[in-house]
Amino acid sequence: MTAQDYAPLTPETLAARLGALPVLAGLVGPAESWTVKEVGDGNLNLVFIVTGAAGQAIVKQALPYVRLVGESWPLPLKRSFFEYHALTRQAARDPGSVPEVWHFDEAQAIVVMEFLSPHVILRHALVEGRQTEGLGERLGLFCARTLFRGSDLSMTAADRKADLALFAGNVELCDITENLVFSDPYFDAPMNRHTPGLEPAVARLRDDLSLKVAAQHLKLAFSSRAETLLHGDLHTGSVMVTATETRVIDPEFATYGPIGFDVGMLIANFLMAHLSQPGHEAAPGDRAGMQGWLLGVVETIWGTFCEEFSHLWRTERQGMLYQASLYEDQGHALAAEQALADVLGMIWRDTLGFCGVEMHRRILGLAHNADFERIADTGTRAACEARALAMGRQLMLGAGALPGIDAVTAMARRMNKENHL
Ligand code: SR1
Ligand code: MG
Repeated sequence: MTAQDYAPLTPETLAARLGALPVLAGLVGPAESWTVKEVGDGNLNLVFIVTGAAGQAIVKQALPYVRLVGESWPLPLKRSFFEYHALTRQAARDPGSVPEVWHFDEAQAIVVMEFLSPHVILRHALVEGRQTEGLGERLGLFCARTLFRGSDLSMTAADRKADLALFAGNVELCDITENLVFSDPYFDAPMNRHTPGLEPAVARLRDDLSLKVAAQHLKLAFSSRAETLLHGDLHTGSVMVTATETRVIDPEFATYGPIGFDVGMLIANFLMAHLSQPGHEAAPGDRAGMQGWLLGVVETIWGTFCEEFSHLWRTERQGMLYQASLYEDQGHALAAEQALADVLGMIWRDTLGFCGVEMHRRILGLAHNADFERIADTGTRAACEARALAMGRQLMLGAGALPGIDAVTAMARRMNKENHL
């Protein structure tokens, strides 16, 4: 099959086109028994749930354009190739963390995978005030394992360089991040939008010269520091949960970049979930418990990440960076510990910076999040968003003064009570 044969699936054509796939026939049942529903609510792709006599599957297909914007913004199908390769690596590096992939068709840009049920998108659960047991631990482990094991701390130099070359082809999705995350929020870019009433806070932010410089320093780090294979879009819309289970999905933005990028983006989305909770109250104060839980998750993500990263540093450091032959084997284990503390310090500062830009772009750029968007009253929404903008600024400019995650969650608690409009 050639690339020219590509055609988007529809619920009506899916069974005829994929019914002969042995893996689907085996795991879902005969095509005659299938019902197909398109459920994609993301910005880019088609997502179908296929239900048959024997089971269910997800069929995800890339469209040749950005779904959120339309055909005027073409986007290559090959993002599906990067998603497939990222999923296989994440499954190997952190078993059980991602859905199982059952089939990949490069020409049709289709990934067939396990249907996670009764999982829901984490962001929706958080907006509804629902909690998941073990969430922070699971996400902290995912970050530490995938980010450590995808780097020169763990891989052979040859393998890591081959992987770097492979993922270097994900040019257009990186371009989205480079523009939408690091540049557009900081000027009046054509695709930007913001909540009515937020104008004073937006103007202050865009007039902040130090902030514009900090944003470009972070963009330089993202585009040039190929430390590890990133998920690349690790927000609460890329996580599916039940009350007790957590899985990470949707790594089509996978690229090599700084370790702190994934961790920072993830934490940003929990901080925004925290700051948006007052907008979802049914009665005054009824989201206070949820807000406290969300900050606990932030602390656990970072704490677990550090703990597991340190464990892997001490037990799996087989790459060409900070070799044991230089430290432990020379009787200099203390130097390895010193180096670990320095590396975690660097990741911490990066994390705070990336966390800040993610908070800005979800409020000022093209791609907003449901946490704020689902607040119907625009006055309340603007008040919540203004706090997030102010917090993002402090994280980007004040990273050096924030000694640890407790200082970040304390800042969130304080900001939640302040007026930043
Ligand atoms: C045009 S794509 C906008 C955003 O959606 C994706 O989920 C990424 O977060 C991207 O930045
Ligand atoms: Mg996505």
